[in-house]
Amino acid sequence: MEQYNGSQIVVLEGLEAVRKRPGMYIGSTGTRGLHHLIWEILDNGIDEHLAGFCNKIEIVLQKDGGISIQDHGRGIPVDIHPTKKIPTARVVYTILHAGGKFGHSVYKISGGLHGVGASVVNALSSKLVLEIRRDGKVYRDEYENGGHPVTELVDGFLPVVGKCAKSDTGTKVLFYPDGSIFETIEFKADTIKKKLKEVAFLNKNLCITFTDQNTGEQNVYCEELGIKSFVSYINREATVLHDEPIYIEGTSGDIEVEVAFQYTNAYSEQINSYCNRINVVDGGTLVTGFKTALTRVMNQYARELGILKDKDENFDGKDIRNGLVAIISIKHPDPQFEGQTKTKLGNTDAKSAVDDVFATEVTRYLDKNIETLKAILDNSLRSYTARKAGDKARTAVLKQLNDVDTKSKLAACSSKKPEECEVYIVEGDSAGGTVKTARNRRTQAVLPLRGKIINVEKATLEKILVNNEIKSMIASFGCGIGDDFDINKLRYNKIIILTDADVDGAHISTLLLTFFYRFMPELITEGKVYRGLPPLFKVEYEDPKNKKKRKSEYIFNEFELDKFKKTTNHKILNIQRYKGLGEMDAEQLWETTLNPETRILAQVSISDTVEADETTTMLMSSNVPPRRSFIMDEAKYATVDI
Ligand code: 28F
Repeated sequence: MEQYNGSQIVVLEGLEAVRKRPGMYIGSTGTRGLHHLIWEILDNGIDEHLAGFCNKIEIVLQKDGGISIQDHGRGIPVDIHPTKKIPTARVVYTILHAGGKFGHSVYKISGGLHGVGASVVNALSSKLVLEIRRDGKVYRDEYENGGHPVTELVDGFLPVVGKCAKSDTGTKVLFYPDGSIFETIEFKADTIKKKLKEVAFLNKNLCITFTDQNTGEQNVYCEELGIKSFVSYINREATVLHDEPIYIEGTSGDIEVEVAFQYTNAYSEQINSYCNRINVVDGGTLVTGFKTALTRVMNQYARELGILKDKDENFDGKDIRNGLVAIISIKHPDPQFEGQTKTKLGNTDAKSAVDDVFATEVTRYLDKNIETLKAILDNSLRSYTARKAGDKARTAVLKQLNDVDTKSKLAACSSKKPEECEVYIVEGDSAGGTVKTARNRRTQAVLPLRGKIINVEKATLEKILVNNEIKSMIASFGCGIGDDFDINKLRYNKIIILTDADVDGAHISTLLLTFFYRFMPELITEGKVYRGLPPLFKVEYEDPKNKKKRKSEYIFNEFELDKFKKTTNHKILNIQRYKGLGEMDAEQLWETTLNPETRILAQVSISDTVEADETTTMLMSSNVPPRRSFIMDEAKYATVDI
C-alpha cells in the first residue's frame, strides 16, 4: 500500500464525508439510492455522447452482483493533473465535485458535467475498477472500501495493462456497491430496463445495450424517433384519438425545443417535461409555455371553425388538455432548477421559447391535418360541456361536504394552527379508538376509516363524492378537491396514513394514495402525506444487569430484526409480531408510532411521474393483464408505495 501524501488524505476525507451521509448525495440508502449509483455513472457516459464522441453504451449486470458500464467516447484523460499531481482519471474518481461546477446534492444538475458523480459512486462502493482506452493503450485503476486506490502508479501514471486500436477509445467502469452502506445491494433488472428505455427515448441517437448475466437476457434500447416513440410507448394500452403522436421541434434563441403529444379517451392529462434530459417532475416555465400556447391555439381554431360561438366563453385549459399525453424536452445552456427538491424549472426565457416554437409549428401541422384538429376540438368540446354540467352537479355536491355529519367521524385536535397539526387516517374502529386515546389531543387529530374506500382510478368526481369515507376526508382536510383544491386551506401540516402492515393495510394505503394522487396531487408534491410505520416486532431480552428482569426493544422491519439478532449479545426471550395496530396499548402506540420525538414516518413522494402514473393506472384501472404480471413481479419486493 503506497504512502498517502497530504492531498490524498484530504481526498479520502472528502469520500469519508459521502460514506457518513450518503443520503445527502444519492437520496437514500434503499433500493432507489442504490440504483442512483448506476444513473450517476450512466450520466457521465451520456455526457460523452452529448459531447458528440460516442453513440453506444453497454451495461452488464454481472452474476457476482457487480455492474459494468462502458462508453466508446474519448476516455477519461490520464495525464497528470496540474494541481493534484495525480492522473486526472484518479482525480475524477477520488475528489468530490471534480469536474463539476455545483455543490453536490442528490439533485445534481447533470448534462455536460463530466465525472461529477463518479467520486460519490466510488465512495459508496466496496470495489471499483476503471478501464480507459486512449491513444491505443488500455489504462487501469482500481479502488477498494470506498475509494481507496489500490493500483500502484507507474512513474506517477496509471499502469498500461494492454494495447488496443487507436480508434478503440472509451471508459469502462465496474463497481460493487458497499453492503455496509446500502440496505440492499441487489440491483433490479426491471428498474434498470425501465430507466434505459426512458434514456433511449430522450437520446434518440444513442443505443444502449443491457445484459443481465443472471438470466442471459440482452436488450438493446435504441429509439431513433425519440420522444415521439416515448408518447406511443406511454399510450401503448390507451385508446388514442389520432393515430400518430404529433412531433414538434424548433429553436428559439439558444434554447432547443421538442414536443411530442397524442390525445387519448382518458379523463386525466399527463405532461412529462425534461430539461437537458433531466426529468423536471414539477414542471415549471417550460410546461407553462406549452400550456399557454396550446390553449391559445386551440381556442383560436375553435372560433375559426365555428365550434365556439361568439357568445360562448373560451375552452378552459383543462378542457383542451383532457386526455392529453405530452412530452416536452428542451436543451437549455444554463438551467435554473427551483423548489424544495430542485425539480421545477425557473428560467423565464424557457416559457417564451416553448410558447413560440410550439405555437408556430403546431399551427403549421394542424393546418395540414384538419381531421386530427377536429378530433382534438371535439374532445375539448365534450370536456367543456361535461364540465359545465358537472359544475352544477359538483357545486350541489360540494355544498353538502360542509354538512356537520360528514365531519362527525373526525376526532379533531384543539389547536387551530395548521403548521403544528397533523391528522392520522386510521383503518378500522378498534385501531382508531386506541389512537384517539394515545394521541396528543392538542395537535393530533384522528380520522378512522370504517369501510374500504372506493377505487377512484375508474370513477368520475361525481361518483367519488358519494362515498362517505372520501367525503369525510375532504371535509376534514378543508382544502377542497380537484379544480377547487387550495393547499393553503389545508388544516394540517401532515396527513399520516396509519394502516396495518398486512395486505389489507397495504391495499387501503394504495387506495388512499391513488385518491390523493388523482384528486389532490399537491398534497403529495408538497410533501404533506406520510405513512406511519408502527413496529412489526417487539423483542424481549434478558436485562444484562439483572437476569430476572426483561427489557424490550421495538423493531420496525425484517431487515432490522435480522440485524438485531445478528448484533445483539443479549439473550432473546421472546419475539412478538404485531398483526395490527389494535394489538398495542395506548402507551406503546404513543411511544412507537405517535410521539414525534420517537416515531418513524415515511414521507410519500411522486418520484417519477411516468412510473407513478403508469403504476397507478396499471394497478388501479380496469384492464387486468398488466396488473397481474406487475403484482407477480413485484410481490417479492412487497413494498407497495408510490
Ligand atoms: C461509463 C462511464 O465516465 N465517461 C467519461 C469522459 C471524457 C472526458 C472526461 C469523462 C476533464 C477534467 C473533468 C476526455 N477528453 N463513462 C464515463 N468520459 N471525463 S467521464 O473529462 C473529465 C473532465 O475533469 C474527456 C477530453 N475532455 C474530456
